[in-house]
Amino acid sequence: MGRRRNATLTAGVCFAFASSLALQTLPAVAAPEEAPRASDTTPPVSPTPQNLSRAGDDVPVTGKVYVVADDGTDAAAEDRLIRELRERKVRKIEVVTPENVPDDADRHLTVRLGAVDRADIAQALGDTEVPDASEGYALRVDGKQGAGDVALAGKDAPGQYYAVQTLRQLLIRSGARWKVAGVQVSDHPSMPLRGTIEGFYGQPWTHEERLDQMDFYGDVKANTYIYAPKDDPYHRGKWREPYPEDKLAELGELVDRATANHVRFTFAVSPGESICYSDAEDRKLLKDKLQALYDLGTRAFSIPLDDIDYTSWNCDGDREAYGDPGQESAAKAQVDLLNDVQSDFIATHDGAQPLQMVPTEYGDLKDSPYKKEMRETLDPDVVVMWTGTAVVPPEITDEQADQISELFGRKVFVWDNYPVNDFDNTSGRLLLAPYDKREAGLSEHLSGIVANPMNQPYASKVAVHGAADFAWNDQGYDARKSRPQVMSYLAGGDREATEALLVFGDLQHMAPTFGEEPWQPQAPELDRRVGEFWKAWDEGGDRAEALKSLRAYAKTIEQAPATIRGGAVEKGFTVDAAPWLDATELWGGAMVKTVDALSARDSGDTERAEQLLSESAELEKKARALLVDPPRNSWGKVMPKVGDGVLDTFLAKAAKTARTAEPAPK
Ligand code: LTM
Repeated sequence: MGRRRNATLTAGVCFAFASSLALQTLPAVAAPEEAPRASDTTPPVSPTPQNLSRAGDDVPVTGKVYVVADDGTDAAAEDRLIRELRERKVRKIEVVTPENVPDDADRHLTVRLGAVDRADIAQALGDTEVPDASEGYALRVDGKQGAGDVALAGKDAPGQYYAVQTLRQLLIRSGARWKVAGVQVSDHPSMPLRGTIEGFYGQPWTHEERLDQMDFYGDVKANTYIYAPKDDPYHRGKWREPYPEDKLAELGELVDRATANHVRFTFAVSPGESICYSDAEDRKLLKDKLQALYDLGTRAFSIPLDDIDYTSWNCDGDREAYGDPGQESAAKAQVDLLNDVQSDFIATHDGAQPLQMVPTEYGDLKDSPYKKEMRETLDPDVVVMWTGTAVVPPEITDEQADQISELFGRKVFVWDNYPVNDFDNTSGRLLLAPYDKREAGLSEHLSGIVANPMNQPYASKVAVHGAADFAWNDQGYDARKSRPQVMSYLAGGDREATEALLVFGDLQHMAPTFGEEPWQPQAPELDRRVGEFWKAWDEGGDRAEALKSLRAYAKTIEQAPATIRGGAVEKGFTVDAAPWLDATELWGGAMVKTVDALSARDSGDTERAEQLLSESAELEKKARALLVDPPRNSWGKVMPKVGDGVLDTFLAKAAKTARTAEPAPK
């Protein structure tokens, strides 16, 4: 929570922002403008709040704003609020205590930030319902009190922070000024744990990329980041060794950044490849490793035991302690270690969260001697992860979640292997389909969901944003509604760039499983348009109209990369997606030429059609010669796949048609 304030420090105080605010040159707004009317539409808020309704008219953001805060105000929430106001050209921000709100407050927007039970906040909330849930918040925008009064009330510190994150999305541009949508919100997360697990194989994210992710998680109200990169040697192979000083310093910085965003940095160590479970020295080394991160401020820990051989021992001592190797004895050894860490480390460390673990049997629904031992003897406080009915499941349903809870004797925590692209079937792919096929109601059956992202952190935001939306409000989640919101977030609200991202994302929509069948199809929008085109072409429809419409879409494909690179979309995304953007421009160009070839043929100009087809083939050849280079993934250098199975299939069929079709009758 926040710091103690002295009322005499309040007048004109803008804390760290004082000097930069003074540089703002916008004219002061002494009195509110004529109050704007209620908008026809309230801006979309993501994640979808549990309850949001109109409370009255929209309220202008005045040139001077009072922020009413006290000792119970969360410092991170306050910092973020001030930053958002500054970005909306607020010339002067005064932070005052509830007891010292100046008399002229009715001429300036007043934002009250703090605990739900603070008297001025409780009053300003009026009849807005206060949720009785951790991380919950209530928000009310009231235009009746002079220039406008906004209450941001948290059940706890994260709740306050999330109230600010919602307010951020309620600020609407109104000509040269800004206004706040006149709404009331009562909101809380459906799942306690929401976020990501950096748990993929291949090149781990860089320190800078991780810092950026922490900020992103704060924005999407995700509260969990599990640090478990398979290719960090100190996470797995060298788990016994302490982190070198420089790496430890980076981890410390990351913990701080996570905390500033109300994200729980969760430190994971994977000793399973070489640990001697019964060995006192190995256990000490493991706890030393956790201790080093506890000392940096980490309060959440995980011991993943996935992707190890559990049918052989790493030492003779384990055979003596737990019997011959096998599923049941493996579970005995793991439980022995995990219960010890839970009771001897977690329970003895102030503020430490229950231990998390990944079982070796993490991706099925079959009972086994391993699971029986786990459910009967693993400390009930230990949180167990599960990936679904497979490593990459086609769906996750309420019934499955119920079944796995029975098998492990507790609600499980889903490690969702999407949008991870470290396995063979993802070779050459960026996974940009929306988060989907997770059943509404899962919040009743799970303790949370974390997405395992791609090696490309910025591009991963598309799916992670959706996963965070779902985990916050699974009943209110709609993949189709969430998608434009996600793209708009990445495009900084720019409409054209949002559209370009939607077109580009459609071409990277294919989401493979480990088997033959993908769990999300490739390019559904392009597929739909191409289907309509052939229907019109083959079944006597208006060919000219069909050609015109498809050409326009092909042109948007060709131009999407330039728009995405135009400056509105965050730079990291364009770097992550570079090979796919290059390829999209070429494939889009090839499609434009091919559609033109069909038009030429249709009008009887076979020579022109042939010329265009050869130009298209040239572009396609160039697209096929591109490589993802240097590869962040372990696929090696491969061709970036774009709309494969749809776009290339169209080109082939269209080329044949453009050489053989009868021209339209004159
Ligand atoms: O999924 C789990 C629990 N473990 C590994 C992940 O590290 C890996 O990223 C995914 C996808 O290949 N598969 C796993 O088995």
